[in-house]
Amino acid sequence: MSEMIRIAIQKSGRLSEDSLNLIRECGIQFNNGTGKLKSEAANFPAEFLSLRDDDIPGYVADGVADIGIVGENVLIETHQKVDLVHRLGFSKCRLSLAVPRGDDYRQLTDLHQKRIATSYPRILSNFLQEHKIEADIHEISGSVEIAPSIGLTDAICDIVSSGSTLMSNGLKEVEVIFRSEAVLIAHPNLSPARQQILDKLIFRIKSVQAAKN
Ligand code: PRT
Ligand code: ZN
Repeated sequence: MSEMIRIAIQKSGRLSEDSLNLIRECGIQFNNGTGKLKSEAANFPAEFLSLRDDDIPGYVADGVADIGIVGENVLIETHQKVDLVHRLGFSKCRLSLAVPRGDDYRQLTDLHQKRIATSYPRILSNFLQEHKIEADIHEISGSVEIAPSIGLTDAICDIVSSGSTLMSNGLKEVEVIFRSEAVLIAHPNLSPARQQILDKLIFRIKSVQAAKN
């Protein structure tokens, strides 16, 4: 069998549709059979793995997948040894700190000794350390935005896009920790043959992006 590249994409979620669209715009045809973990491209030496986004950096680091598409937020939080090879420009969002709307928040030091709920403990603790803030991080995996209203924490650190989730939970965004977008990641030591396929793919992605600008 000739060499091919394995691409990990999100099975279903906010990255899926734009990831698949980008691949199609690159002229790559494949059957995206619903619920199928694996599918092969018809006209490009690639195979797709549909996974949960949180698992993608680990699979790419292990070499189970050669490359993957994931949010930069997840890439940084999982802290896996992979290369960020190209920025894709979709699924843009920010990781922000938010507090109850009625709080008279003035500056970051107001969070000193406070409790903060998040699904991004690594990014948050690095940020707090950098700014010399000591706070109590509560890691929760979902529905972070309800933590203040149920009395679990004083603040949250979560992904924000339109801001309407914060709004409907009586919260206000007070600091942006970082801005994220979908990125293409790769295993650090691809074989020359697979690297060549990746280069070809990046070339096509750049052409698609250039045509849009
Ligand atoms: O099932 P799986 O684990 O694969 O998916 P997931 O549920 O963990 O992730 P998913 O599909 O929700 O998001 C995938 C990626 O999309 C994230 O890692 C981000 O990089 C990016 N992204 C872009 C977002 C958002 N926008 C976003 N708005 N991820 C999450 N949200 C959530 C946020 O957590 C909050 O609950 O949407 C809410 C806020 O949205 P607004 O518009 O109300 O501000
Ligand atoms: Zn996830």
